[in-house]
Amino acid sequence: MKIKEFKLHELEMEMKHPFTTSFGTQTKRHITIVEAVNADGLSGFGECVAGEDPLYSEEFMDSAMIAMKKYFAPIIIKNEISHPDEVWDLLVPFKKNNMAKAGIEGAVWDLYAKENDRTLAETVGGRKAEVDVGISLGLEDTDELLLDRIQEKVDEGYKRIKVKIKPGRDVSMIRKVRAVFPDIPLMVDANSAYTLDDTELLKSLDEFNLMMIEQPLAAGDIVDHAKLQKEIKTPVCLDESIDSYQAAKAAIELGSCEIINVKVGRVGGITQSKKIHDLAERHNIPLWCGGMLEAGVGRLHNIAITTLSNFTLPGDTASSSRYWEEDIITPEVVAEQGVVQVSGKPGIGAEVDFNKMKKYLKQTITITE
Ligand code: OSB
Ligand code: MG
Repeated sequence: MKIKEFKLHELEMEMKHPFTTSFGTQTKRHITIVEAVNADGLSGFGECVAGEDPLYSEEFMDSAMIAMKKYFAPIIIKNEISHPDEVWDLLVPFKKNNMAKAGIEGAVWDLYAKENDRTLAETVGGRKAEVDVGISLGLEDTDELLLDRIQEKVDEGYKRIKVKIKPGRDVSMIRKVRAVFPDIPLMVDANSAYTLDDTELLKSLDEFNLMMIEQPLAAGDIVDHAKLQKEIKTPVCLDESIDSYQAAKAAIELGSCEIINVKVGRVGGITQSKKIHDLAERHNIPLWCGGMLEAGVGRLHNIAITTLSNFTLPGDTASSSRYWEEDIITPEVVAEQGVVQVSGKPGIGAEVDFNKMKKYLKQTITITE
C-alpha cells in the first residue's frame, strides 16, 4: 500500500463534565485526528490521544503534532508498505513518542482494512461481535456527588465502575461507596498518586472486594509494584507503567501486576498492542482496554482491539455521549447495558463526519510526497 498524503486535523472539543484525576482537571480535549489518503482518494483515520499537557505521560498534544508532522508522516509517505505492522519498524529508530506513532499507525490500519474491505476488528485478528464496557468516573468535590454519578452509571448498565482516588480521597470514600453499592463490580485508579510508604493504606483497601487497583505507584516503579503486589490481596493493574512490550515483559516476569490495561496510544499502536496481548495471554494475565477521553475515531480503534481474545475484562470505552454533546462520527458509539456492538462495516466501522468535525477544527496540516 502507498499513502499519498496525511492530514492532521487539530480539534478542540468541550467536555460535558470536567474530569478530575490525581494529576489534574480537564474541561476540554485537544485531539488530533490523523487522516491517511491513498492514490485512489480512500481515507483511513487514526486519533492521537496525547493530553493537553505532559501530566499523564511525557507526551503532549503539541509535541505529538511536531513528531507526526516532522518525522512520522513523511517517512510513511516515502515508503511502500505491504502491511500496517511495518509502520512500527519504520518508526522504531525514533525513540518513544508512542502516542504520535500510534496516531499515524492507526490511520494506516484503518486504510488497510478499508482497502481490503474488512472490518478493523477482523483485520487485527479479533473475533467478538460485541464488547463489554465499564466507565471511569473522575474525582468529585464531595462523596455525595460521586455516589450520584455512580448511581446514574449503574442505572445505565455499565459492567463495572472505576473510581479515581488520591491521597485524602481514598479509604473513607470507598467505604461509603461500598456501603451504598455492596455488590457492583468496582475498581479504583490512583494514576501514580502513592508510594511504597503508603503500603498500609493501600492494604486497607483489601476489605472492599475491588476488582483491581490501577497504577497505585509511579510509572517507573515496576519493581516497587512487585513489592506492593506481594503485600496486598487486591490485584494490581498497570496503566502508565506499561509503555512498551519490554515494560510488559518486565512487569509480568517480576509479578508487578495481575492485570494490564492496554492503551493503544501509550504502547505505540495496534501492532505493539497485539504483541503485548499475545504475551499476556501466554502468561494468563487478563487485559482490558483503557481510554484517553477519546473522540469517536479513537473509541472505534479501542473497540476493534478489544475484540481480541484476551481482553476479558470490561474496558473504559463508554458511549460517545459520556464526554461529548456531539461526537465526530456517524453513527456514534453507544453502549447499551454495558455492551457495544462491533460494526460490520469496513475499517473502524463508522463515518468521520466532516460537518460535525468542522465545529471543533482549529487547523488542518497536510503532509504530501
Ligand atoms: O488513567 O485511565 C486513566 C483519562 C485520561 C488519562 C488517563 C486515564 C483516563 C481515564 C478515563 O481513566 C478513561 C476514559 O473514559 O476515556
Ligand atoms: Mg489509568
